[in-house]
Amino acid sequence: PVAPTRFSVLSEEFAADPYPWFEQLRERTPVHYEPALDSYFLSRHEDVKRVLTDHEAFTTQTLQVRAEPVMRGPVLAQMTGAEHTAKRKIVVRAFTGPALQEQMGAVRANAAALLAPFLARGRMDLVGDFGKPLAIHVTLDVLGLERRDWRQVAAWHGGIAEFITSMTLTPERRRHCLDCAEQLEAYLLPVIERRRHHPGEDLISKLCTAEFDGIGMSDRDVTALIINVLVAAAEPADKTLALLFKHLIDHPGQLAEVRRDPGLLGAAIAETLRLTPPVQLIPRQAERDTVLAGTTVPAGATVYCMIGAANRDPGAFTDPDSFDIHRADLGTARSFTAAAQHLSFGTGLHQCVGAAFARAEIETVSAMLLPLLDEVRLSPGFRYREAGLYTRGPVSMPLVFT
Ligand code: 2IO
Repeated sequence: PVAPTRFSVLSEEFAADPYPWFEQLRERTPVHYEPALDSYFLSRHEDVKRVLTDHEAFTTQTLQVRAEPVMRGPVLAQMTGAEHTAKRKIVVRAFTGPALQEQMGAVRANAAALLAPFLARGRMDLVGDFGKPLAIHVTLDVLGLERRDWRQVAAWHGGIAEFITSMTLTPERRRHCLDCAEQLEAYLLPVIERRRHHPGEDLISKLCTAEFDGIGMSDRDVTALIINVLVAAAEPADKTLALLFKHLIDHPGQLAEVRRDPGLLGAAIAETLRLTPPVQLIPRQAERDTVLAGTTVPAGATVYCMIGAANRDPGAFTDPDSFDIHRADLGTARSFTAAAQHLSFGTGLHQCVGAAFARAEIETVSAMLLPLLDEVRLSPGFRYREAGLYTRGPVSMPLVFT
């Protein structure tokens, strides 16, 4: 690594592999200012936790430019007060308890159907052949949308996710992303109209019929929440699954343990999320001048919480760079709740509403995959590569198995 003064989040070296940089960021520039983005990047666990829980000093205002143009309205994370509490409750209910049990049935059916053609072949790209289509299929099922339109929805999702997760965007790409969002909105509006008149058990119907203080949600509200769920459920899912298998393949002893005892999968997923969070950045806006690690972050500034760096802070985890599903400081059960020590689901009022769903989905699918993929390994000669600054994961992961 070069001198810390020349470090840039936008450098090719950082994009290729951000992990070796985190130690010197935490130690030398825990509040790193990035001139090209006019933004601050926080790498210490303590500071990230502070920013995500001090809702007076740090707001989610930044999502207005970062997300709202493609979400076609405000997402849950932008809301505050009674509105936030009420709408969050609806979404939480749709992703926990009895609803969650039913969704796992759909997860198993989708996974089995996607796997079938590959089992006899002994090779499959865990991202392109399985994880990505699975993430979209499952999300469409939860929303009660037609599975046959999945390629179209996946393409629109790609443009929307690109908008949210790009640190720089050319005017042409920006236009493309906005086109995707507008087309998805046009696709959803007649569906919303139908569900208002003939509601079913799906999430869109629940959003359409929900009322707080006698007031229902507008088409704009419902559209934004649907796109919110689509992006949040689909974008990190294939990445988490592939990262889990990468870690297990790299640690054959732990892979063997998980095979023997699938009850360890929860810990393996939590440790994967800690060590290699699929969502690497969480943006906030400073409401007032705030001192963090001795540096003043000025009022109005955009602040990025570096989740990958915070999760490897030796102040928060012992031997933080190693993958260990038995680590004493992991606290598996807590790992998918607000009490989690890792920050991969964020923390505070806006902590991920889909954490329990995410765990169940990845656990269900991995428990199916493990016995089917004997002697699983990366395809010989394949050069493993991750991509993405905001959301990050393997672009592809061809596996061979018997
Ligand atoms: C969708 C970034 C994949 C969320 C976002 C505009 C709001 C919010 C997140 C996560 C994950 C996505 N932010 N989910 O970081 O809903």
